[in-house]
Amino acid sequence: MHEVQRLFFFHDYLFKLLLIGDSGVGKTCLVLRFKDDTFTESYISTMGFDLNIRTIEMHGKIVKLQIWDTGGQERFNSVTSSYYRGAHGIIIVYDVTDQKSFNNLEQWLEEIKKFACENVSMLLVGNKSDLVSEKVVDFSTAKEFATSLNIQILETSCKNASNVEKAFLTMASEIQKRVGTEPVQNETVKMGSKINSAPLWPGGEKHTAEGAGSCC
Ligand SMILES: Nc1nc2c(ncn2[C@@H]2O[C@H](COP(=O)(O)OP(=O)(O)OP(=O)(O)O)[C@@H](O)[C@H]2O)c(=O)[nH]1
Ligand SMILES: [Mg+2]
Repeated sequence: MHEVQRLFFFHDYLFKLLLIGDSGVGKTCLVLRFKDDTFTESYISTMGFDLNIRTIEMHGKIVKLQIWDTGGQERFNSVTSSYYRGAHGIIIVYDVTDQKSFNNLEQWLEEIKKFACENVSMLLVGNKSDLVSEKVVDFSTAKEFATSLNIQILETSCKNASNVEKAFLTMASEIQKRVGTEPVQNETVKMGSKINSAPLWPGGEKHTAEGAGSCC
């Protein structure tokens, strides 16, 4: 079978990733840079969420990443909690030129504590690193914050593509380390090893495997 077909049809792992953070920090741009290697200056705020898929090869395994790009304005919406269900990894994004988006990280972490699995993998991302003269959030301050949470941090730029690929690969690698070494069969609806299926839609109980609380 052709390599492209193999990557499209089969996977050893399916990881659900969630991007959260204030509106305008660049979540959608991060996904589009990672998925399509594109960038646009125009801003269309995400309503609800967008679902994206990219398949990668990691440590000899085929990993399908199901990426949920949530709208920053959706916070505290009653449906929002469903986004977190079954997530294996959460990328928390702030904008290095927007102090408020950094200050609000505490609130996003509260959301994670409330709605996500206890041992969900997390990664902190400071986006828009290309805007050097407008930068207000020091890397050292952000790094200290990340260290206090025991999570990794990266500064990215969707505009010049800096660290974007690395951010997603770091997240996927973290999850793969955590879920262990038992890949599931090549079934497109199975999640990573020791992991139950995530709902396809917020509130989509039909697709949630029993014991979703122990998803991670
Ligand atoms: N200079 C620069 N601009 C960026 C970067 N990433 C995103 N932007 C711009 O920031 C604006 C918002 O980006 P989005 O990706 O739509 O932000 P979002 O976090 O998805 O926003 P919501 O969907 O409202 O939550 C757009 O105008 C982008 O062009 C970056 O790395 N550098
Ligand atoms: Mg968006």
